[in-house]
Amino acid sequence: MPANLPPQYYGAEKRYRLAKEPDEKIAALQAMLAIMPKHKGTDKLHAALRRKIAKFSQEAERKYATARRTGFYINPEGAGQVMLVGPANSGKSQLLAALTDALPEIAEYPFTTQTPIPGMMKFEDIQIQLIDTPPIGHKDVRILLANPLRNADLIAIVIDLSLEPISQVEATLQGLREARIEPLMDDAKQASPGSYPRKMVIVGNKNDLAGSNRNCGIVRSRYAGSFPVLPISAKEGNGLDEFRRAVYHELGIIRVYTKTPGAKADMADPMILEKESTVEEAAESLHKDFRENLKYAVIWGSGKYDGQRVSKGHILQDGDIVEFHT
Ligand SMILES: Nc1nc2c(ncn2[C@@H]2O[C@H](COP(=O)(O)OP(=O)(O)OP(=O)(O)O)[C@@H](O)[C@H]2O)c(=O)[nH]1
Ligand SMILES: [Mg+2]
Repeated sequence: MPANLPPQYYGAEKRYRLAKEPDEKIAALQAMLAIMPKHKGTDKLHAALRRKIAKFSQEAERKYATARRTGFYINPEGAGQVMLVGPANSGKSQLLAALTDALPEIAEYPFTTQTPIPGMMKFEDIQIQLIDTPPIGHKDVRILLANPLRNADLIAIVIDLSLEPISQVEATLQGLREARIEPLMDDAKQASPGSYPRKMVIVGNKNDLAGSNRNCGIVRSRYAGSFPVLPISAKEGNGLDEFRRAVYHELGIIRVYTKTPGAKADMADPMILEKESTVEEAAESLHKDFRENLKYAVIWGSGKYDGQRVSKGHILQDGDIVEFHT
């Protein structure tokens, strides 16, 4: 350690030692550099401090990159997560406001929405999470939304049917592609390696406006083979029941109600299961040990079942009531 370092130097060095974040470390190192007298005796120290600054700058950059990669985070709630994406002004926020208790800002100018806003949409006896997002045309938005979009159960592409529709859909699909998100087709082979195939629907909003019928026809003839196309008016309330039902259908889930022997079924809080789930899988979703101890189940519902005993491999249907026997 070269002599003649002023006392402030040691103060800065102490801050450096105590700092946790790379940014704080860099600030302390820079203070040390500034305080340090420059002469032959301090050359080596000078170089060492510069190397440390370079190292922590890299670390800070990495941390920043990770934050950008991770992006927005939305706590999943309810029976499924549906992201509303699309060009600016298409009515994503208006749709969220129409279907949930959320109060997003709605305005005639573009880029009104700056961060994702969740809300819960009621469908019959369950709740489905809808997430309003900033317009996908913005690069920063695409980066920050990549993760939540990759994890969404369904992506609803919301376009404005009073405007030329194909370019709106294509621009949105292109934005998603940049985040390596592709439409999930029935033919799974179509997905490219390293991509995130997601279920998608096209929501044609503003069907109350002139020209919307014609544009809806154009969308249908181009995309109906690949996606469900749902014409709505978030403002007037047209097509919202159809929207709720279509979303529920696309989520590919069923509701199953549980019953304990000798008691009434719990009809207030259904289990949410993937379509084609078996009795055994339903038991496992309640508790891991439950599956092992399960002997058989008794089922009500699905038409022909009315208190019938079924095996563990029995496939459940939407609305079934199940009594597990262990
Ligand atoms: N006529 C009509 N206007 C609508 C409808 N839905 C939304 N709008 C209007 O379209 C404009 C944009 O609506 P927003 O919900 O803010 O659109 P957005 O997609 O969230 O916009 P960004 O947040 O900028 O991406 C507002 O002036 C709304 O009142 C609709 O169904 N019909
Ligand atoms: Mg908005």
